[in-house]
Amino acid sequence: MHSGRPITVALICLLLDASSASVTLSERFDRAAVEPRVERSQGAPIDPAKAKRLEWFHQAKYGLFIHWGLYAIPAGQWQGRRIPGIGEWIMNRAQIPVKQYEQLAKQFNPVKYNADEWVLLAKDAGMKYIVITAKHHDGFALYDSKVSTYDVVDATPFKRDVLKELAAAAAKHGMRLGFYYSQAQDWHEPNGAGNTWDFLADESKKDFDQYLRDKAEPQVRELLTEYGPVALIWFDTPRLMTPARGQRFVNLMRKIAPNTLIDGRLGIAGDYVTTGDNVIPPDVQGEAWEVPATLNHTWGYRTDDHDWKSPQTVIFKLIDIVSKGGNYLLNVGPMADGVIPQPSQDVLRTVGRWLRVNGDAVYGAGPTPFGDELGEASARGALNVRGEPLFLQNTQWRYTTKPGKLYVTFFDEPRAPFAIPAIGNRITRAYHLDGGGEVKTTSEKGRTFLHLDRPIWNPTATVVVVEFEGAPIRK
Ligand code: FHN
Repeated sequence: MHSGRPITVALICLLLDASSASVTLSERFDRAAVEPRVERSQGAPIDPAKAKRLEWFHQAKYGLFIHWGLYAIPAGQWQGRRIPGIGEWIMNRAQIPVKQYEQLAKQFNPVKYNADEWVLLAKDAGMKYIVITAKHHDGFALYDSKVSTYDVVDATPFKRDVLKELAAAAAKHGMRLGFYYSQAQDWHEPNGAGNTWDFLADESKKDFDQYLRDKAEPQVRELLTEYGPVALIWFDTPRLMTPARGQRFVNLMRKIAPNTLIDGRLGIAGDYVTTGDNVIPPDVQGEAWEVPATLNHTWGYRTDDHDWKSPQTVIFKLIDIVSKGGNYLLNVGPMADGVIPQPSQDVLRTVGRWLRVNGDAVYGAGPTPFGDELGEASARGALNVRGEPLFLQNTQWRYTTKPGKLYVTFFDEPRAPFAIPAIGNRITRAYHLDGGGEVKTTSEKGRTFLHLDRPIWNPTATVVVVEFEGAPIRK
């Protein structure tokens, strides 16, 4: 087996998805400015309780991220000006005073919000969990919080508890639901991190613990007790979060909801590693990990961002991530009326149709046993924008595995015949996952060759299953 290398979030945050046009310069700027750099302990002994908590996560592989809040109203424009950057950061980027920004609540009336439709979209898309912003950095809660009136029930004409409805729909349709919670940045609160235009510019002078004690911790408790079962809490940007402060959240969560996962951005090690936004590591990683990713260039809705990734790109990224042992958490930003932009729905549903046929290569699948197919470091010593060795990614095919099965997903017509690296197991047969048609195999000097028909079965992505005796693969 390929030996999975443990990762540090710090390392991964440094890797830019240079192959992808999905990262704008402004997004890079935002990322550099706000992303956490949390070191994880390496070589820690396996914790059986954590392994148990992570079981569903390893099966799921693909989830829907939803960034929704008051920022969907300005949607990237403020007082007639286009505010660059990710949509949910508009309050910060335009330095909007709290008193002005909170007026948006009076306009928040998403009458087209339909929780069943959102959950069914995720299902159609082949996604196995949903993570929604319960409270983002702007401090506004999408549920009826008892510790603040700055929430959707108390402060808006809508008056409906968005999360209650989503939790009910998720339970009804068998979908796991988790909550994004901005534990550190809260631009609405004098002592929360991040708002230096209304409140103290020197954040070390803030009484951050007052904010944690009176808002963040009680709100996380509410989410865990009133909206359960909660699949995970997705903490983010742990500014001012010391390990001791992080530990308070861990203690709270383990006490109330011992099965709820903690992501990698609390400020102390969680259950899995969260990579930088849109950052896919170059090779297999041994720990549980997840890539949060945008479908265009923003998380919260912007009226001016129509640059959606294609279904082909999404399928490649999904398989690429799974072949390296990770999960893909792909975002949509609903509009202020409660509708998820139609183009993003269309992309997700197209991917879902492919997954309905080819999902065996994804759900519960393990990483590649090889690794050479992923790419290689530039032999010419080229460096990326951060001065690190440039990794040249191959994109023709990827391997994923299950006991007794090797899935080869082709994104391009391969050289004929296609050679599988030599393995010590006897290969018994090969067939298309779509339709089950046999693929002729021959062997020579211990290597097996696949003789695929031309043109390739599905030019988007064709999966061939290679069955072998015994597991794991012996090299
Ligand atoms: O600042 C946030 C950003 O708004 C968004 O929520 C992303 C999602 O991963 N997290 C932070 C930036 O890394």
